[in-house]
This record gives sequence, structure tokens and C-alpha cells, in this order.
Amino acid sequence: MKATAKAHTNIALIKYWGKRDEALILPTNSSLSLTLDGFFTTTTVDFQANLTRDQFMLDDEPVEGESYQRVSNFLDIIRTMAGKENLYATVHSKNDVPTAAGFASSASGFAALAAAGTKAIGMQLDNQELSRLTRQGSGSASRSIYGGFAEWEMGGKTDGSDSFAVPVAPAQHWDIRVAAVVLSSTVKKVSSRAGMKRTVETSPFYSGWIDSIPKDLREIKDAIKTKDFEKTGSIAEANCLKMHATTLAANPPFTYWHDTTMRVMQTVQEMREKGIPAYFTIDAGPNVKVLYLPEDEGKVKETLRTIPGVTDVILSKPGQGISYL
Ligand code: 2P0
Repeated sequence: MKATAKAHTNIALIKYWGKRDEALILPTNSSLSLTLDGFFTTTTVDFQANLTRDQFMLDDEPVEGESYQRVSNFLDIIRTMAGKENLYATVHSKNDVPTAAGFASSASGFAALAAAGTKAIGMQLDNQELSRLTRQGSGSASRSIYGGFAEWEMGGKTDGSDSFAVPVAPAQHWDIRVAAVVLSSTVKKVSSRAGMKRTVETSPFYSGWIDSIPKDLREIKDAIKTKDFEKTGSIAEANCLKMHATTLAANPPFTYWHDTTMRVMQTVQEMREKGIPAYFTIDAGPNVKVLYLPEDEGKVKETLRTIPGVTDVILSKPGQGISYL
């Protein structure tokens, strides 16, 4: 009862920022992302009758504590679905996500775990069912089931049955690139879970954020379909700024940005003034991801690398969805 799956991380162009149900991980808004080739997790799940508890190894090191509990709780959901409540597993995960690049490994991690775990226990789920399950491990992971562009539809039901991701366009549809700009100082004081919770509960800007999402989603899907880079990039950049604005109005207020974060944002805007179409987006941390077109790769990389406080620039293409090894 053993299976191995590989999943890539994704970068949100329309951000998921807020939950309406924390246990089931149901969001307050729909979101849209691009799956990335350069960052992935490979996970093997092996259910064995002789085990009395799960074991979780990450990059060959045993994991305990909160991370272990999240994995084991997620396997509980799979066991319940399969009707095999007392069957425990060894989980071996390998992250090919440079941690310094500022990508949360939870998106690729839970997508790979869901795919390998369900296959190992003998279930055959379609992508929609797999995305719905994966969502319960980590919200953003629901989008990593698919390659290319994917939308996580928030749904409206209280049981989460209509909250899952759907494909928007495959990786082959459009070769746009993402540069992960690595900063020398990346200490993050507020986790994304805690940050979105505080924002939903206290930020007076939150209702403006929610109201603006349907239009952003509609327009970015049109722009992706017609491969309109300026429109796609400017909607993504503005959506990111709106998300981060909600945190400034939270109580207590907070921001994920550092001085270098702002320097990178300004440099991207200056590149545009010089005629290079490039746009930024930022998740719940100080690192910046820059969207650009393949023909501008050399100039974009060189410009970003020379910003004081930037230690590395890691480039990625659109990536594929779940695969089984
Ligand atoms: C996103 N982020 O759409 C947004 C943008 C951060 C900013 O999804 O609590 O790790 O596991 O559902 O998915 C980060 O939050 O949160 C995130 P949980 P997750 O990518």
C-alpha cells in the first residue's frame, strides 16, 4: 500500500486571504494561481498494518511537533474517507523548494501528500475530489493539483463540498516567467494563518478587499485567455497591494514588507518605465516574485540581482500538475 506523487508549488496572482471556516479551510474569497516548474515536493506514503502511529520524514529527517500533527491529521481525513481508521503510514517527503526563495512548501507538500496518500490507500479520486481533499491540508495547495493557471472557487456551502480548484489554462498555454527574489533578511513574525485571521477579524479594509475580488478574477481570466501580459501583470500587482493594505489596517497593524521588499517593488516599477514589462506579487512574507516575459529574462535577472539586500534570483517557468512516480 505504497505510492509516490510529485506536486509543484504555485504563486497566487489573485490572493487567498481569509477563511470563513478554519477547520474545513473554507475561504472568504476565490483565488487564482500559476503553478511553477522550479519548486516541487515528492512524497511517498506507505500504509503498513504493523504501525501504531504515523511517521513523517522530511528530507530524511524525522519530524515531530506541529508539522507532524498537520500531516497526521490530514492522513486521518484520508483514513476516514477510505474506512481504514487504524492504518498508519510512513511518509517520506523531499522538498525541491529552496526555502530561502520564500515559497511556502505547504502548497506542494499537501498536494503531493493528498495524491500519494489516497493512491496508497487504494482510492481513485478525480482532480476535483483531490483538490477538495487537499484544501483541508492547506488552502493554497488545492490549486497545485493542476498545472498552469488554476482557480480555487470558494464555494458557498458550509460543508466545503463546492470549494475546490478548477483548471483555467494549462502550462503550455502561455510561457510567462516568475523570478523569486531572495532577500538577505527574511524573518517573518506573523504566519499566514494568523495574519489572515487577524485581518478578517479586525481590518476595516477587509470588506473592500472582498468586494474587489470578482472583478479582478473576471478580468485576469480574460487577460490569461488572450495572453495579455500587461493586463495580467497589472491586475496581479494591484491585487497583491490590496491584500497587503488590509494588514496595515488590522489591529494590531502589521506588514510583511521589509525595506528591501519596497526597493524591489520600486525597481520593478522603474523597469516598466524603461519599457520592460515586469510586475511584482508578494505573499505572506517579505520576498518578492516578479512576473516577466521570456525575452526579457536576461535584463530582468541582472536588474534584480544588483538591488542591495537581494542575495539571489531564482527563475521559474509554468509547471505541471500532480504526477505519480
Ligand atoms: C495564496 N497565501 O493565495 C495566499 C496569498 C499567502 C498570501 O495561501 O491556512 O498556507 O494552510 O490554508 O495556504 C498562504 O496560506 O494557508 C496563502 P492555510 P496557506 O497563496
